[in-house]
Amino acid sequence: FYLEDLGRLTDPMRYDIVSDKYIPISWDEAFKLIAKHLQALDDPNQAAFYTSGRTSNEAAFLYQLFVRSFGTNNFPDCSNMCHETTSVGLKQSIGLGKGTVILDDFDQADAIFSFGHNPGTNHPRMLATLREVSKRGGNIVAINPIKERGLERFQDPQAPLEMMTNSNTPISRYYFQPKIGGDYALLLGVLKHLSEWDKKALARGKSSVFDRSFIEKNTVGFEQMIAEVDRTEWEQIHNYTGLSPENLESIAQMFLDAKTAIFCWGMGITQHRHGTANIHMLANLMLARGHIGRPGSGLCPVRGHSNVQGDRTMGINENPSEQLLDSLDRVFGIQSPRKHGYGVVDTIKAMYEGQVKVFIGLGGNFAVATPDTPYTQEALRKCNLTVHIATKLNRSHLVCGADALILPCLGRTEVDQQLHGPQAISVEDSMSNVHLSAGRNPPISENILSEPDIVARMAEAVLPTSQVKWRWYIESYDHIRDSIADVFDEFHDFNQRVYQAGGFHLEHPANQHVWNTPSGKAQFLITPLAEVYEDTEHQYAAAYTQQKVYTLMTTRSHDQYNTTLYGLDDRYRGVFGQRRVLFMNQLDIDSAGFEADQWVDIESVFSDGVKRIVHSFRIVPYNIPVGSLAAYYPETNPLVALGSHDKQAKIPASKSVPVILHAGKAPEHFNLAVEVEPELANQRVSNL
Ligand SMILES: Nc1nc2c(c(=O)[nH]1)N[C@H]1C(S)=C(S)[C@@H](COP(=O)(O)OP(=O)(O)OC[C@H]3O[C@@H](n4cnc5c(=O)[nH]c(N)nc54)[C@H](O)[C@@H]3O)O[C@H]1N2
Ligand SMILES: Nc1nc2c(c(=O)[nH]1)N[C@H]1C(S)=C(S)[C@@H](COP(=O)(O)OP(=O)(O)OC[C@H]3O[C@@H](n4cnc5c(=O)[nH]c(N)nc54)[C@H](O)[C@@H]3O)O[C@H]1N2
Ligand SMILES: [Mo]
Repeated sequence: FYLEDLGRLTDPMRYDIVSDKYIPISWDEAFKLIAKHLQALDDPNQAAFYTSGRTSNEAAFLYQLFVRSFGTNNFPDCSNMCHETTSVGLKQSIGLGKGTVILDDFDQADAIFSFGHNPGTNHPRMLATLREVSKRGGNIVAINPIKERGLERFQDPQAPLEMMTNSNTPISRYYFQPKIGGDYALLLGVLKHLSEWDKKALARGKSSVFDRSFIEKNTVGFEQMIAEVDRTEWEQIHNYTGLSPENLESIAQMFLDAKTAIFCWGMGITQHRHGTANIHMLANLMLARGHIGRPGSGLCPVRGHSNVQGDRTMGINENPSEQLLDSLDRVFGIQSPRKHGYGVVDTIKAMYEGQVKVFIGLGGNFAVATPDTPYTQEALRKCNLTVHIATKLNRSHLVCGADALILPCLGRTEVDQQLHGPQAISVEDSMSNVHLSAGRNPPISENILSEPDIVARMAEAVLPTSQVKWRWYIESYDHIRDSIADVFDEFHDFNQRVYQAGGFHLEHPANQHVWNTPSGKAQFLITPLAEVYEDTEHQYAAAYTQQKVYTLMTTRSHDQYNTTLYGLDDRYRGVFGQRRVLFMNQLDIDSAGFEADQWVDIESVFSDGVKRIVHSFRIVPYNIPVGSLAAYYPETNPLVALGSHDKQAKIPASKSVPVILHAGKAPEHFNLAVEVEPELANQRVSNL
């Protein structure tokens, strides 16, 4: 909060161990230092290259080309903490890890099911879309342990009359509050209702509840999935969802009644140890009703950073396909490394164990956004060199390796002047639309460079014999886009198409019923309920302590953008001037013998036996299921064990942290009543 407030970075800085300060350095010296460290490594896999999702397509493409020319696939990415389960799960289910809907589909959907995201705070523009659906009588079904006010009702600031009369459109006609992590059982329960209804319908000679012809033509695994669903006991399902049988049945009924339906989801689905299993189940339901490739229907993961999806498309991927590597080799005459690299979790482990010695971050706040904060920060401090390319200071810059650099870059709103004139950059949004944008403001300093330029100069310094024309790419980013078009078929005529108003849309093959899976069909994938919930972590926690074990979600307040805070309020949840709060059901508060406003310490319990505890959180009684708790990220990241992640996608399970509570005391070392001038806060909001 404080560091952000210091304003923009204007010169490259080098950490000076003698004075324990950062001091200005020339760009040439900075790149030389990077080259010295990278060239000194025994193996290119001793370096890791992080990306945060604001990086443009052009910068991301050059970055991955540089890193692969250097010789590694170590690409930890913010996606590894965000929608990786979506990318991995949907790839397996429908052949490509992206959503299938476009904005127009929302106009035609009978029902929108919203799972585990909080658009009121995190996707405010989406509320306008949902409001339109609600106004025309479409059903919006919210599934979220917390009653999020933004989802319940919504005042559109764009509609002044509504504001004046203080009326608002109810957003979600139906709101269901499962326990944290209960979605898998809920979705399986919906399938079980459908299966039972289907059997009855067929027995009476009526048509099937499922879209049999779609299933027949396009999918594999349906019968096995239904067999697993039929085998699963209702009691188990109800137990894990935390919903009443009637509520579960009504969700199934609404799903069945919807001729067109969209599933939207966010971090409440992805950040679990069973995140990928959740995604399979979302896809199963859509496939079973033929809801893919049909107008008004489909899958809609709601992403975060402006280009987190595009960075992946551009090849920022620790597990690249052979096809991508072959294309890069063909176009650039390089030999891309074939060995898969490290994502976020493995990078942290490798740094800690001394296997990764150089860390370079293109944006982001790695030391704070990642799990297991003390371990992670120690891991970073063990590096020979840490480099951060950033617009503003953040905490990660203080967690240095032996050598450390901060390289200041242009922000999105600034003019990016290069040899051929001012340059624009492109991003791909959650709905796979690619469009250009360019900054208008003069740069804050003459001594800062654009992200693509920093990457190109770094590449030149590190790889003096490289045949890639790094500097030429920077003269005009059209050059970069032409090369992107050479590597990726779907970006053919990139420059021509992207300069058209609104850019262009990348088609999802699944909408044409083309399935890029091993079987060539969409795949029904199911994990037995017991396997999902007989979670060893929770068993361990229960055995370890005689105390009640709760499940904690770590989530966002209204006044933050990930690790950037622009205020201390969470106005839709009624929290003001503080962030160290713990949302808790009144029944839990009573049975633990606590009181509202009391200070508690939160300890997480994992089978690795490490003691993880955060101190001084104030209890806020809240509408959240018994046994479920919520607190803000990143203050609670020290509680998330690095080893607690989705098995396949390795996403840290930051929404299912087993914790116990201890009575605590008011914090001594920091002042919670930090006042923020409203004007300053607004300014920060508009900057973001
Ligand atoms: N203002 C603002 N906007 C942002 C961001 C920000 O920090 N601030 N971050 C951006 C980024 S990178 C991202 S990824 C998105 C994140 O946007 P969201 O996906 O909304 O992420 P969270 O705020 O973590 O909220 C998760 C929601 O899931 C619910 N939830 C938690 N556990 C469960 C569960 O087990 N089941 C279900 N069904 N629900 C659950 C929580 O109650 C909460 O409403 O927002 C983006 N936009
Ligand atoms: N416990 C817990 N942990 C989580 C989550 C959670 O819900 N719970 N959410 C996870 C999610 S979804 C995500 S996406 C990650 C986010 O992880 P990150 O992407 O690493 O974190 P951010 O806070 O978004 O990064 C903000 C920093 O980026 C820099 N920056 C801003 N704009 C630019 C720019 O234009 N260029 C450059 N080079 N730098 C810029 C600024 O220095 C700023 O301080 O956190 C994850 N961590
Ligand atoms: Mo994210």
